[in-house]
Amino acid sequence: MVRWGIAATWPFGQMAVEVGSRLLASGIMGIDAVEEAIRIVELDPSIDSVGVGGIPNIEGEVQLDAALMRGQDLAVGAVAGVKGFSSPVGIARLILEKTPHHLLVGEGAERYADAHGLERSQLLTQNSLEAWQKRREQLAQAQSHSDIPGSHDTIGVVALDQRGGITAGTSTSGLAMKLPGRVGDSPLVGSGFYADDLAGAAVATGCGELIMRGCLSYAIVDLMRSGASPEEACQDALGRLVRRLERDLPVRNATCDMAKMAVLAINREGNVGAAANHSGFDYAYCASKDGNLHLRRASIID
Ligand code: SD4
Repeated sequence: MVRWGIAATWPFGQMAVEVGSRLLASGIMGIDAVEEAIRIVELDPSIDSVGVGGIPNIEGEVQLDAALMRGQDLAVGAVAGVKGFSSPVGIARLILEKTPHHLLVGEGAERYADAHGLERSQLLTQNSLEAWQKRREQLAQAQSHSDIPGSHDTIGVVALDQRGGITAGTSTSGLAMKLPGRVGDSPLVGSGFYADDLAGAAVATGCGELIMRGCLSYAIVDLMRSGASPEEACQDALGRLVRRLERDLPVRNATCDMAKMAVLAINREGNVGAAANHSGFDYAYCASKDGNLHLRRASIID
């Protein structure tokens, strides 16, 4: 019987899972473990799509989106388009705990963070500035955004704690060269994340404009509620969206970053599953069953 489990998107999710699994093993609540797991990724400047060192928007500014959802009462805290704070998930947590709201955007979220004594910090690093300059040159020559390589990634974490609490969380700088104010799926409940103690949790990564068209995370949790395993739920929900979209868009076996999507889920037993519409989605996973960190490759949807 699995007592706790945690999974995170992408190989950089390994550092999140390392931190989160240690906290979960000690008996801490899932929402604390997920927040800390995400924060470690946000604060690492070498991870170029989350928090400090994140990918700037078209004007060269880093604007961040993040969220947390507590499956016990379906409470949400989220921020979108936030500048100048190294850990947007920390602001999301404050919103969840201390306000009657679920999502604050831009300046309002920043003022709220100021009021709670969170320190402002520089998000642009030498590397992210240079990457932006390079992309600006590429964009000048490109036909469209889809020609710009390496343009996004989200840290998404799902967890089951020892009390049966289920949590989902996300954090990202969103799409490279996005318009100022553009918001992706990651801070949108039901699209980028969803968690319900009675069913499970899911998170998404990839092109937010596509993910939100299918409210993917909610769809996955709802399938688990009806008895699907995390793997089946991920395959089924993403498969349905791909079949719906492929009439107009090249979303099957996607090669272009703007068409890629991947999902990750955990159920009430701590079992984990994933799916992607491309061949390169890896996720990290650890559970009390063996306490070891695993890096797995998601299967591509049929
Ligand atoms: C977004 N879903 O802002 C995020 C980006 C991402 O892998 O996850 N990319 O659309």
